[in-house]
This record gives sequence, structure tokens and C-alpha cells, in this order.
Amino acid sequence: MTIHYERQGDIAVLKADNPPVNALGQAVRQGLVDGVARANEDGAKAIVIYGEGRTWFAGADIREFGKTPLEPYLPDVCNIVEASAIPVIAAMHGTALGGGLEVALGCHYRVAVPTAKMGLPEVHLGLIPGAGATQRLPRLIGHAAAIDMMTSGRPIGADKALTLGILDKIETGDPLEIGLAYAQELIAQNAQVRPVSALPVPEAIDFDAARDAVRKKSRGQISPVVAVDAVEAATRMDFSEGLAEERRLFMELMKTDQRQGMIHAFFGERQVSKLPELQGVAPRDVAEIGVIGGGTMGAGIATAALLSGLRVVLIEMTDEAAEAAKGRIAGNLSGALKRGKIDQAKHDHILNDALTCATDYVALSNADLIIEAVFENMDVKKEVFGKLDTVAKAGAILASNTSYLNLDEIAASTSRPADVIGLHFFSPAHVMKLLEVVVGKETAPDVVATGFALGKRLGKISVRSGVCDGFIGNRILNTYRSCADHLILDGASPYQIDKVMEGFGFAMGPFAVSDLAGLDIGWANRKRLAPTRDARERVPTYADKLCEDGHFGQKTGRGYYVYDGRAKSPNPDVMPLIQAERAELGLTDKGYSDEEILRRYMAAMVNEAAKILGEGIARRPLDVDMVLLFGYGFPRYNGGPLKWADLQGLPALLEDIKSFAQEDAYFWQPAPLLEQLVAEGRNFEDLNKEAAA
Ligand code: 3H9
Repeated sequence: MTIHYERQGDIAVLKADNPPVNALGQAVRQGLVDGVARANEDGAKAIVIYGEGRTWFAGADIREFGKTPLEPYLPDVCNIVEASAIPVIAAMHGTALGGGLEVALGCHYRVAVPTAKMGLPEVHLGLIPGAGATQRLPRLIGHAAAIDMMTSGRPIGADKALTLGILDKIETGDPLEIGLAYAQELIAQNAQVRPVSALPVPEAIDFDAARDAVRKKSRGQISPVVAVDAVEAATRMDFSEGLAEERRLFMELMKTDQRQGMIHAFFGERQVSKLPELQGVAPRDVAEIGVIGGGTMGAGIATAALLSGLRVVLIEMTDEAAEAAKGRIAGNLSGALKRGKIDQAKHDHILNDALTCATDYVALSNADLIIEAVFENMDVKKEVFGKLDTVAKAGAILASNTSYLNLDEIAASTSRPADVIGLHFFSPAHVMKLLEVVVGKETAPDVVATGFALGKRLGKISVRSGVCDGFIGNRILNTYRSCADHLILDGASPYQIDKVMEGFGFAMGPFAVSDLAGLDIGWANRKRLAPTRDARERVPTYADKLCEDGHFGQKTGRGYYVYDGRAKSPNPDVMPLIQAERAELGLTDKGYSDEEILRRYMAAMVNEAAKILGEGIARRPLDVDMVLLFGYGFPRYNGGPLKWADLQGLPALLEDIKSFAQEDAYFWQPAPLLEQLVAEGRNFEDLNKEAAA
């Protein structure tokens, strides 16, 4: 039983009991329908609906999406609630989201506790509200505010909901008690039902302008624009026609790849840190962390740790460098203060009490976990770990933030390789969501558990990676970057490739990203890999020439682009360098279309991802997808490279790879796992399911 019915005097109480978030699955919907009918039959004067546990209904049950819908459908449930002859009161706490808010809009009166949040996050699932909100909410709060809630998906607090007119009241207390008190008050006033659907539709706004504004923000995502269409329908149709139109648009979106991609992202985000190997493994206690190196990365890691309430000891080489590191952290913290993430007291406490900047490693003797964020060079790392081994207390975890280097080799430079782990943050570390937790061959399970626990505390999406050059993310990045370089040798321009990938939904194309990261990073990496590189690999040199001339991208004002403040334009030196290299190599322009560029770029990404999976570096396809979504700007609505690959169909992708291999058999070696899946008629989602079983 997911809806319990009880009478409290004149009031019928419908108590939702469907943990953890009271999602509106079939049984809950049926329970609401039955409860409203029963209350109307047994002489109750009002109905109070509330949720047991931590929340009111947090929305439709997302696990039902993609399956045949089961009756009663949620829009009908909301209509049935609204059609009750006796007043229905929503008494809300926690999160009233999506269909949850729509049930509340079907009620006649709404009260909530001050901490309650309400929102319509369907766009984050590639959908629009599909149970009446596009028709009821504009009637209640106006078109502009309704469009804002639906297209941003951002929840609002109870205060704002009261101001907008979604709530009638805010009351402190137990949700059932405040609901009952409000119901009694309404009964005493002889208050009548008050259906939102009967309210007049406000004057139409400029919906074309609204659509244009939303389209600009949503970068290729379909559903936010469709949400505006649905709201506009309310101005052209009566309520029931508008509701039918909303349902039609909702069901159309349900069929899209974007819906599948975003729901994959929703569950992947929650699944990714659940590792079977960690079940029952307790993490070590962490109260104080050490950070070695106070550059942008070290200061970012320190900031993230401080903001999560940890004490931090940061080590730099000199007093001046330590002072500069403190300045960087102070800058990050003042940003957090300005954005309201912390108050002045917390800001001052962090800077004055929780943070210590020092130059002597001895200051690390109390640290529970120490993260090294020094220059990316094996000898330097080994020297740092050697020193850490002598000062760190027994049981302390020694972590490296290396983005490429062999963690096992680093661990071997200590006497305690079981305590060594990789914690690969992404810059700026206090902002970027991804944390790769790199597990070496000797890393102890409770050290891995501690890595994940730290990631959670810091608000990160943590993904397990095995050891290889570049781990999951940078290894894939290197491959698709190489593909982009090959495309350039064969005729494409960096600007065409950036445009195509931005069209796919990346916030920035790969060349704009290189400019942001610093071209010197790729240059150093190419030099590092040169001695062991296979002679068959095609590596262009035009990018080295840019670096030799001192152009490192945004930080020097010139890279693939020339930067003038925030504006950027193609660097006129780049194409002549490329053309000279093509001429030198005797290559001709293959005249790639945008579509051909996308196919090759994505095939390279998927193929490398499949190799990483096949080698066991990533354990599940969804792990790779979350790395690309949260660290590399992969568009969420495409779900991640392997979800995208499933949606395209693996046989066609493998065919592409084989046809590209006819030109460059070294680069386009098909991943054995991809060949196996195609041969067996399976896909990556099947592997995710097997891992979850
Ligand atoms: C909708 O309503 C469509 C309608 O307009 C029209 C319909 C016709 N369904 O996030 P957490 C699971 S679309 C099923 O870790 P938190 C979640 O997977 C829906 N399951 O907790 C997790 O499971 P597990 C609109 C759900 O406290 C567990 O609950 N609503 C749902 O950090 C705990 O979740 C939304 O989009 C669901 N709706 O955050 C809201 N929600 O333990 C989506 C959660 O196995 N949900 N689960 O990993 C959220 O935003 C957050 O879960 C919430 C709690 C803020 C509620």
C-alpha cells in the first residue's frame, strides 16, 4: 500500500508512503484516485495529501519511462484530484518536483514548510511537464514565470513559491500537522473547491521572443523550446484541449534519443559511485588533508576541501609561493562568498583557522590524506612521494593528482603502496564536478572507499579508473584530439571542427578547449610520448610551431584563436602553418563535410572508450559516460559517448571504423569489445545491466 487512507475527524488524510522519494508510480497514482473517491463518499469535509519520510512526491517514477504507460495516467490523476467536490489541500515538505508539483497544482489549496522546494525539472530528463503544469501554472503565476520554471528546471524555495502564488501559506511544523490545521481553518470558513484550471489564462506574451531566448540557452536541447510551445497552447485552446496538446508533446519527447540520453545521465550519475567491491568496506576517517603545490590545481583542491568543512595544510616550496597559494584560495573563497555559498563568518573561519600554508613537510604529520598536485613529471612526483613516505602518519592516504602518469610507479616509490591512490581533479577543482579515482594494483579497498567518500563530501561525481596513460578521460581525449589533427592534415580547419562539435552540443570545440587549457600542456605531452611513439602514428607539427613562437592559447592571448577580452577570432597564422605542413607531406584536401567530421570524431571517441572498457580500465560503460559528461563538456542530452553509440547502433559504427581503417589502419584499429558486441548482437547498455545485476 503506497497511499494510506485515514480519517482525522472531518478530514480525510491521504498519506503517501513510497520511499525513498514518494515517486508517483502506478500504485501511488491508483491510491490517490481511490483515496479522493473514498473521501468524497464517506462524508469528509476536506482532504489533506502529504508525504511520509523525507519528501512530498518528487515526481513521476522515472523508471516507468520508456515502458507502456499504466493507468491511471498522471494527468488524469491530477484532474480527478481537482474535480473533488470537497477541498483538497497539499501539505508539502522536501521536494515537490515535476509530477509532484503537478499533483499539488491539481489540489485546491497549498501549504508548505519553509524548507520545501518546488520545481519542474522535466527538461533535465529531455521532457516537459506532462501532467497539466504547462496549462495550470501559467494560469496561476503568469506565462513568463511559468516558462522560466519549466525551461530552466531550477527548483524554487517556499518563499518564492509564496510570492509567485503557487503556495497559499508557509507554516513551520510537521507537514501533516500544518495540513490538518489549514484544512480545519478552511472548513471553518466554509471554503469551497478552487480549481486552478478554471482560472482565466493571462494575456499572451511574445512567445516567439521567449522561444528565441530559450533556444539560445539550451544549445541544441529540444525540450525547453517545446515547453514554450506547450505554454503557448494554453492561450489558444481551452483547458482540456491544452492538456491534450501537452500530452501529445510530452509523448513525442518521450520517443526522442535526447530523453533516453538524459535519463541515462540521471541514473548513471547516481549509479557511478556504487561499486560492488566497496559494499561493506568502511572508508578511513578524514578530517585534515594535506595538499602539495599551491598552483591553480592545488589551490582549487584546497578550496573544495575547505568548503566541505575539512582542515587543510598546503605545502609550497617557498614562503612567497605559500603566500601566493593562500591568495589564490582567498580569491576562490571570496567568489564563494559573493555567490552566497558561504557567509562571512564561515569565510573568515576557513581562512584564519582551517587553512595552514607552510613550506616544511613536517606540517603534514597530522594529515589523514595528502594530495600531491605538483608538476607533471615522474621524477618530481617520485621525490615528493618519497618525502611524504617519511612524514605521513601511519594509515594516512597518499594521493596523486596526476592526469597521465603511471600511478603504480609512483606507489612503488613509497614503502606503503596499498595507501597510494590517484585522485584526479579537473581544473578549476572547486568548480568542476568530475573526480577520477584511480586505483593502482596495490591500492587497498578501504583507500578506494575513502577516495569515493571524499569525492562525495566535496560534491563530486567520482568515477573509478584503472591505471593507463591518461586514465579514462584524458586517454579518450587524446584519441579524439588525434582524430581532429588527422582531419586537419586531410583538409578540415580547426574552426570547422569546433563548429561541428559545438553543433553536437559541446560547450566548446576541441581547439577552443586546447586554447583554454594551454597549448603548452599538449606540447609537453607530445614531447613526453615522442620517444615511445609508434612510427605509424600521424602527429602533425603545426601545433608545436605555434608553441615554439610562444603562443599558448588564452593565457598568452593567441593560440588557435586570437583573444580580445572575451571575444575570439581565428588566428590568421594557423591556416598558413597547416597548409605548409600539408604541402610538405604532399597531402591533398579531402573536402570533409560537417557530417563526415562528426562521424570520424565520434567513432574515434567511442572506439577508444570501448578499448578502455575491454581492458578493464573502466568497469562499466556508464563510468566512461559520466567521465565525459562531467569532465569534458559532453552534452548531457546525448547521454555520454557509449549511450550515444548505442542509440546510433553499434554495427554501423563498427562499419565506419573499418572503412576509415582502409586509410589509416594503425589509428583505426577496431576495439575488440566493439567487435564482440556487434558479433553477439548486444550493446553497451547490456553491459551496464549485467554490472548492476
Ligand atoms: C515527471 O514528473 C513527469 C511528469 O511531469 C509527467 C508524467 C506523466 N523516479 O537523487 P537521490 C531515486 S518527471 C524514480 O540519490 P537526493 C534515485 O534514483 C520526474 N526514482 O536523493 C535514487 O535511487 P537509488 C520529475 C527516483 O536526496 C533515490 O531515489 N522529477 C526518482 O540526493 C534517491 O535519489 C525529477 O526529475 C524518480 N522521480 O535527491 C526529480 N527520483 O538509491 C528527480 C529519485 O537506487 N529526483 N529517485 O540510487 C531528484 O532530483 C532527486 O532524486 C531528489 C532527491 C531531489 C528528489
